[in-house]
Amino acid sequence: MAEENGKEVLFEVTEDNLNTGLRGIPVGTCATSFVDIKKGVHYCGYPVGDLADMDPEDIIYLLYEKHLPNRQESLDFRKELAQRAEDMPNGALRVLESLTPGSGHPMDWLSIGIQALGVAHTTGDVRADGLNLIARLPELMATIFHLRGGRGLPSAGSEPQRGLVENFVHLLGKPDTEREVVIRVLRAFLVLHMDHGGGNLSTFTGKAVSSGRASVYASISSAMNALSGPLHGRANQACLEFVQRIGSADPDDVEKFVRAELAAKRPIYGFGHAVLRAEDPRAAAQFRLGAEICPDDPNYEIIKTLREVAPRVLAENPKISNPNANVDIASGTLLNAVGFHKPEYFTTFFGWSRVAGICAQINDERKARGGRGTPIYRPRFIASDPTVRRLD
Ligand code: AMX
Repeated sequence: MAEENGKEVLFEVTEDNLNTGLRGIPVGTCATSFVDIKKGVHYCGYPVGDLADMDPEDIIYLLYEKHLPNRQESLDFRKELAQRAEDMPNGALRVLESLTPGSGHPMDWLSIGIQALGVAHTTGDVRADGLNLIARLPELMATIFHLRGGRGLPSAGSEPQRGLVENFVHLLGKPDTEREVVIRVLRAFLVLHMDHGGGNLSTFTGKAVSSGRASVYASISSAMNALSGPLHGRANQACLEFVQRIGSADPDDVEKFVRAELAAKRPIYGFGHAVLRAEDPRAAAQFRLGAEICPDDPNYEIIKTLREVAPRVLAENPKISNPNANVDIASGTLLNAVGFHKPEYFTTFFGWSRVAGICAQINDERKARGGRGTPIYRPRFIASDPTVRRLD
């Protein structure tokens, strides 16, 4: 390892590193999670696959406090979140009622809703604002589903003491007979998507905006706009649409489809990753869940075949760094199997989950440097040609 002035040189930037979207260039530290290129994301040292069946509230506690809660801490934290949700100012989400049902993308609604929550109530304390937002998201999410679907405001009153996911499902008005499996899928979805290091686009965006001392609400709303891109969070929507286009679980049909997509220069959704170099353990966890809750679902059958066939075909192209399944391969199939049939909403679930990780990371960054916080982000860009550099 090279050293300069007694300090380890982590990375030497060469011209080849420019204009690559900061790929691989270390820019900071992250205390909530770490992504191993083979073993995937770890939250505060725990492999994410080991946490998949735990309560989302306990994982939020872990990301904030850096240890799993004991029984009492868990109960107290749930009570705190419920209280914060109950204190949501009346009418905070009224702005969403002025939007036309069905207009825009649900991620636009999520971003607007988060800003609206901030307009209604901001304390200026990043911990309090982050936890208030996390606590109030189930009601915001359910309100988006209802209003965007042209069904007015949720008719059931918010009951945050039920738990984050349970309250959302209650507000959606899902029949009692369907609730258990919906809750199971959403709880796992939330836990698996909460955090993924500091460099993914939405987290980086949220932290960059926050570094200018913008409010938590402005920062997270910006992060959700970053997440809405088709190469980032919106891939989970594209993935189910892709699976539905295949339409057959026969290995020969699937292989023919994959090859035709590649020949047409279209991506094989649910495969590949900018950082990981093995199958994402979050994909494996969702396949396990699918085997329990929807083993005979036609889309589940297709993704099982895809998981076998696509890596083999993609590996024929040496340029593809990781031919294996990523987190998005199965999430849409599971959501669809439990009654969420509109893929355009899937990214809002990703957003809901990711808010916890980004808020926890913003909280850490504001505590850095003895409480002075991480300085405002300011990477350097080099003038692209001599004309731009000319000073006269
Ligand atoms: N299908 C087709 N081509 C692929 C591919 C895939 N699944 N994965 C990689 N490639 C191509 C890339 O487009 C790139 O081509 P280019 O040189 O012509 O631009 C080349 O292989 C090398 O790419 P890479 O270094 O292996 O990956 P990357 O960091 O450039 O891209 C990703 C990563 C995720 C955008 C890419 O694998 C992809 O488009 N996958 C399909 C879409 C998808 O599932 N996205 C979800 C990712 C998880 C997430 O962030 N939510």
